[in-house]
Amino acid sequence: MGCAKEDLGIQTKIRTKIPSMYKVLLLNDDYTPMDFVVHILQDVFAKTAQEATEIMLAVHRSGVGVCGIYTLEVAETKAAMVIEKARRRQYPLQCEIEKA
Ligand code: TYC
Repeated sequence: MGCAKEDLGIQTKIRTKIPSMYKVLLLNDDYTPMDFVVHILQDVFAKTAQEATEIMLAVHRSGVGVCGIYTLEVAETKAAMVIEKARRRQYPLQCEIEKA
Protein backbone atom coordinates (compact mmCIF):
# COMPACT_ATOMS: atom_id res chain seq x y z
CA MET A 1 0.00 0.00 0.00
CA GLY A 2 1.59 3.27 -1.14
CA CYS A 3 1.53 6.34 1.04
CA ALA A 4 1.70 9.72 -0.67
CA LYS A 5 3.48 12.55 1.14
CA GLU A 6 0.26 14.52 1.43
CA ASP A 7 -1.36 11.64 3.30
CA LEU A 8 1.16 11.95 6.15
CA GLY A 9 0.02 15.45 6.89
CA ILE A 10 3.50 16.91 6.49
CA GLN A 11 3.39 20.60 5.82
CA THR A 12 6.22 22.78 4.71
CA LYS A 13 6.04 26.10 6.50
CA ILE A 14 7.51 29.00 4.63
CA ARG A 15 8.45 31.78 6.99
CA THR A 16 10.34 34.87 5.96
CA LYS A 17 12.03 36.44 8.96
CA ILE A 18 13.40 39.95 9.09
CA PRO A 19 17.09 39.48 10.03
CA SER A 20 18.42 40.91 13.30
CA MET A 21 20.72 43.88 12.77
CA TYR A 22 24.07 44.56 14.45
CA LYS A 23 25.99 47.77 15.08
CA VAL A 24 29.69 47.80 14.28
CA LEU A 25 31.38 49.91 16.97
CA LEU A 26 34.78 51.53 16.81
CA LEU A 27 36.54 52.16 20.14
CA ASN A 28 38.96 54.95 20.90
CA ASP A 29 42.57 54.39 21.93
CA ASP A 30 45.60 56.65 22.38
CA TYR A 31 47.83 55.15 19.67
CA THR A 32 45.98 54.51 16.41
CA PRO A 33 46.58 57.50 14.10
CA MET A 34 43.55 59.59 13.19
CA ASP A 35 44.23 59.35 9.45
CA PHE A 36 44.37 55.54 9.65
CA VAL A 37 40.92 55.46 11.31
CA VAL A 38 39.55 57.80 8.61
CA HIS A 39 41.03 55.52 5.94
CA ILE A 40 39.43 52.43 7.57
CA LEU A 41 36.03 54.11 7.67
CA GLN A 42 36.26 54.96 3.96
CA ASP A 43 37.68 51.61 2.92
CA VAL A 44 35.64 49.15 5.01
CA PHE A 45 32.46 51.14 5.63
CA ALA A 46 32.26 53.13 2.35
CA LYS A 47 32.08 56.48 4.14
CA THR A 48 32.96 59.74 2.38
CA ALA A 49 36.04 61.60 3.63
CA GLN A 50 33.77 64.01 5.50
CA GLU A 51 31.59 61.28 7.09
CA ALA A 52 34.71 59.29 8.04
CA THR A 53 36.33 62.32 9.66
CA GLU A 54 33.15 63.10 11.64
CA ILE A 55 32.84 59.51 12.93
CA MET A 56 36.56 59.33 13.80
CA LEU A 57 36.36 62.61 15.76
CA ALA A 58 33.18 61.48 17.55
CA VAL A 59 34.97 58.27 18.62
CA HIS A 60 38.10 60.23 19.61
CA ARG A 61 36.01 62.57 21.81
CA SER A 62 33.41 60.20 23.27
CA GLY A 63 35.25 56.85 23.34
CA VAL A 64 32.98 54.88 21.01
CA GLY A 65 31.04 55.36 17.78
CA VAL A 66 28.89 53.47 15.28
CA CYS A 67 30.45 52.76 11.87
CA GLY A 68 27.32 51.14 10.44
CA ILE A 69 24.47 48.69 11.06
CA TYR A 70 24.43 45.37 9.19
CA THR A 71 23.20 41.79 9.32
CA LEU A 72 25.31 39.55 11.60
CA GLU A 73 27.55 38.04 8.92
CA VAL A 74 28.33 41.39 7.31
CA ALA A 75 28.95 43.05 10.71
CA GLU A 76 31.30 40.22 11.76
CA THR A 77 33.20 40.37 8.47
CA LYS A 78 33.65 44.15 8.61
CA ALA A 79 34.79 44.05 12.27
CA ALA A 80 37.31 41.30 11.40
CA MET A 81 38.59 43.39 8.45
CA VAL A 82 39.16 46.39 10.73
CA ILE A 83 41.09 44.30 13.28
CA GLU A 84 43.16 42.62 10.57
CA LYS A 85 44.13 45.91 8.89
CA ALA A 86 44.98 47.48 12.26
CA ARG A 87 47.07 44.53 13.51
CA ARG A 88 48.99 44.44 10.23
CA ARG A 89 50.15 47.97 11.13
CA GLN A 90 50.49 47.04 14.83
CA TYR A 91 47.79 49.49 15.94
CA PRO A 92 45.63 48.55 18.96
CA LEU A 93 42.36 49.69 17.32
CA GLN A 94 39.35 47.81 18.69
CA CYS A 95 36.15 47.08 16.81
CA GLU A 96 33.13 45.29 18.31
CA ILE A 97 29.63 44.32 17.29
CA GLU A 98 26.48 44.82 19.32
CA LYS A 99 22.87 43.90 18.61
CA ALA A 100 21.06 46.99 17.29
N1 TYC B 1 42.58 58.82 19.77
C1 TYC B 1 43.38 58.57 18.59
C2 TYC B 1 44.49 59.61 18.49
O1 TYC B 1 44.45 60.62 19.16
C3 TYC B 1 42.52 58.61 17.32
C4 TYC B 1 41.49 57.52 17.27
C5 TYC B 1 40.19 57.81 16.86
C6 TYC B 1 41.82 56.21 17.60
C7 TYC B 1 39.23 56.81 16.78
C8 TYC B 1 40.85 55.19 17.54
O2 TYC B 1 38.63 54.52 17.05
C9 TYC B 1 39.56 55.51 17.13
N2 TYC B 1 45.47 59.35 17.65
